[in-house]
Amino acid sequence: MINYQGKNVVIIGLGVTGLSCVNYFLAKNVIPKVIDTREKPSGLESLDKRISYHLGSLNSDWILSADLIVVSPGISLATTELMQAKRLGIEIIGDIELFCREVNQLKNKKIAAITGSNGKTTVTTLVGAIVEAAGIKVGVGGNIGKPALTLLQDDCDIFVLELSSFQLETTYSLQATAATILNISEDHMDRYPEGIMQYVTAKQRIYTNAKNCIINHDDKLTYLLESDNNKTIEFGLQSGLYHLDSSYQYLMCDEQIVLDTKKMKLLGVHNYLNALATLAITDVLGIQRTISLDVITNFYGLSHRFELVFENNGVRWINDSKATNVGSTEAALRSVICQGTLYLLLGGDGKAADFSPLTPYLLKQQNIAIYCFGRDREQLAMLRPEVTTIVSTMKEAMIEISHKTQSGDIVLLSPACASLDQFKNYAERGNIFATLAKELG
Ligand code: UMA
Ligand code: ADP
Repeated sequence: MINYQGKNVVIIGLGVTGLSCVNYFLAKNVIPKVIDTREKPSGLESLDKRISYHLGSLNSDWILSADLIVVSPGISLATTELMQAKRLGIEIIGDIELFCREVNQLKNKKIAAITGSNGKTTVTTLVGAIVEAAGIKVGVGGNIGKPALTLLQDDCDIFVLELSSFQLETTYSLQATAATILNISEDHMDRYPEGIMQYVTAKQRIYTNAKNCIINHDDKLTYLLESDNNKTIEFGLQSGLYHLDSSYQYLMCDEQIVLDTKKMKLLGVHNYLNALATLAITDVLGIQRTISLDVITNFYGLSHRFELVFENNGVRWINDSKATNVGSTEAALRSVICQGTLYLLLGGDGKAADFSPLTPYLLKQQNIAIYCFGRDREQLAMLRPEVTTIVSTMKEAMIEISHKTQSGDIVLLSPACASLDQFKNYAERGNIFATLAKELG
């Protein structure tokens, strides 16, 4: 066990991450201080009475007198106070770093670490389900929603971690058995003012000290900055150890067919790539192939990811609320096959993204009607203004669309934006879409 006795620990952020860090230190008899810039952070009610906290701003005095600062992923390292602390040589880490230090002390534990702009949760869930099906004690956590430190409570043999670029920025001791960057496309540009390479550099930290690095052959930004063929495994559309056949029907490994995608419940080439990455990871973890393939075949996919939530009178309503960036909406537009009119709902907080990569997909759809809502609606409407209606809310768009739909049409919520300007999170946005679809459709 790592010892933090006598250290003046300051935790920044009182969401689920901050709370997990508080509990971690309390279990070690270290009483940290907590700061959150929000007036009413979600974790306040569950906070132990012994903890001093400061709300509404960053408390410079506490920050600059700390021995160790543990930052939650929602706080940028570029804030003035943290930059100042860094200059003073104060150690700044995140919850994943605390977790890795503990795991590194234990024997025979393995970590599969998964990042990328899209597909993280799908691949993390699949890998977790496969390890469990193999009868191995597994802990699945990280950006997927369950703070990594809470996984230490159970005696797991394999940890499967979904890691965001924010979490990776404050992680130094990760030693993954399998680490992957699934793909890179613009996301969180509001947190990376220097541009995409700043975001890529954060993601690349996942490969540091990894035994096996699983890269996407078709996406150079996922390659190791300093290539090391001994630890690199590739997946890709047509190249790499794990790839698809030329008709995109079969998953192949080492030129052998391993699975017919027609048997899979997951749809879309992006999901076949997710399946290949999953297989690469579970092979490295030493799981029997038959178990991996069985779980992949029978996996129905997760809610809010290109999910058919209602069908009536030949009209399909698809909830892809988790498409919170341009790359994921591109994947939806590549996968959608529509005989009638495609009603596409775009909108929300674009996080300073460039939406223009969507234009070719929007031009390709013969019959398309776009509805833009939320904070960045005007900017989104410029993609194809001649077929776009601007509204304030998703609900307003859905009511208008419901008067127009005919058999063969699809209503697709794949907003290419975060939801936080008008909803609690992407799940709330997706649930409201599903409820309204059933009411209006
Ligand atoms: N915040 C403040 N002031 C603070 C601290 C936070 O305003 O002092 C704001 C943040 O800007 C953010 C919100 O509060 O809008 C939550 O931030 P947090 O760091 O407290 O978040 P947690 O509740 O601890 O949840 C975090 C991840 N959140 C973020 O990275 C923003 C969760 O990922 C993750 O599931 C959880 O830890 C467990 O590991 C969410 C997410 O949106 C799902 N991730 C981004 C994504 O997937 O695109 C990266
Ligand atoms: P993440 O955890 O990275 O956000 P999810 O698995 O939750 O990934 O999927 C988020 C969105 O990205 C959904 O809209 C989904 O359809 C889409 N998606 C999933 N896998 C991929 C991929 N490999 N490439 C592009 N988009 C993807």
